[in-house]
Amino acid sequence: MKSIAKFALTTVTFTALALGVAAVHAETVKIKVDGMVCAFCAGSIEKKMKANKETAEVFVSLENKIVAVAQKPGQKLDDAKLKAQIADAGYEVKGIERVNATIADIRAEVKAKKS
Ligand SMILES: [Cu+2]
Repeated sequence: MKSIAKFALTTVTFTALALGVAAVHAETVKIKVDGMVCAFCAGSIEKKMKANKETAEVFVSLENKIVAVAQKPGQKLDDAKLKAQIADAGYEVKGIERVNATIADIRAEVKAKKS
């Protein structure tokens, strides 16, 4: 009985660790975009990014020229595809990187910069 309880506890601990690691490794695609001048620009890019099936969440900062796209668990957005979509919409991609942050993190970061 004692070993079963120990095994159960170990399993619970490992599951919690695995979930914790998954939460820490939230990979978001952070794109620097030139040419967005108004809320309509931001809105149209947001809509385009959301249309991708791999997209979980989108955040656009007009002031900081940032488009952040969070991916669904286990899914990966293609950089070339994102670049093409933004270029097709009439904007210029200045840079694209993967950051270990959530959309909430990036939103907070942008908010902190403003104040
Ligand atoms: Cu605009």
